[in-house]
Amino acid sequence: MRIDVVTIFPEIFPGPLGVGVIGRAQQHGLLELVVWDLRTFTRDRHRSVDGLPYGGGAGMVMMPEPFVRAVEAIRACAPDSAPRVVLTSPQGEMLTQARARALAAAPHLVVLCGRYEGVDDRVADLLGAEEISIGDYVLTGGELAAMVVVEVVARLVPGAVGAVASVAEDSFSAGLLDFPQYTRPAEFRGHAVPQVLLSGHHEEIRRWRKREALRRTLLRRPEMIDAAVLDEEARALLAELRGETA
Ligand code: 4GX
Repeated sequence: MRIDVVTIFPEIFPGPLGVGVIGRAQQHGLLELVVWDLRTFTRDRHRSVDGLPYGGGAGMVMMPEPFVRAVEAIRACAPDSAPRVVLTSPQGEMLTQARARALAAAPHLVVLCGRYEGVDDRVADLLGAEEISIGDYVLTGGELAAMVVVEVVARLVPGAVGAVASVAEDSFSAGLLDFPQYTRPAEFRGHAVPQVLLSGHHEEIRRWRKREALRRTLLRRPEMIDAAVLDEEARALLAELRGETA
């Protein structure tokens, strides 16, 4: 998979995308991350990327031409890949694990990073860009959001994460939050690891984990329970848990 990022701050990449699983995916040739300086695609002496908003108001708006020329240059580099273009924005559709899976199915993505009050709206129209938000809070620029998009998509590239099972068993793949995890020591500052996990009874452990995943989801993210596809055992465990709190 290839991902291009267009930004006025190329020096902040790869940052966290250069280490760990995502860094290794690049070393192994599974992911190619290419970062472009938006100012390369300006044509005036000052290399301007922003202007005052038409209609008035505070702050600056990013001009369309540098972004459009950047994507044209990227398309010319990879003429057969028909990249999907993403613009990170608080006005976008929420990034979810399902949306990350859909993006990871594309062979080529281009992520555009906006700053200031935003990007001239014609950029999305002209490039067929999908606006994606990483959450309902306000960042200073799109770069951190772009890094999140790259991170969640890149780890879904086949082979990027060592064990296939660890992607499949992630919370959200199952539609529930993860069960609690523990490691040594078995007792720490008076807090013991749940006995069942030390018992070696695989079937009991499996059921306990399923119950605790359901318990956490019910308490912390009840709307996920409504959306989850639960098997008969999960429905029975859930009925027990609801009984405990009723
Ligand atoms: N999830 N921001 C982008 C500038 C901007 C505004 C509008 C395009 C359109 C954010 C988020 C986020 C702040 C990054 C505003 N660019 N991006 N920036 N939350 O808050 O994605």
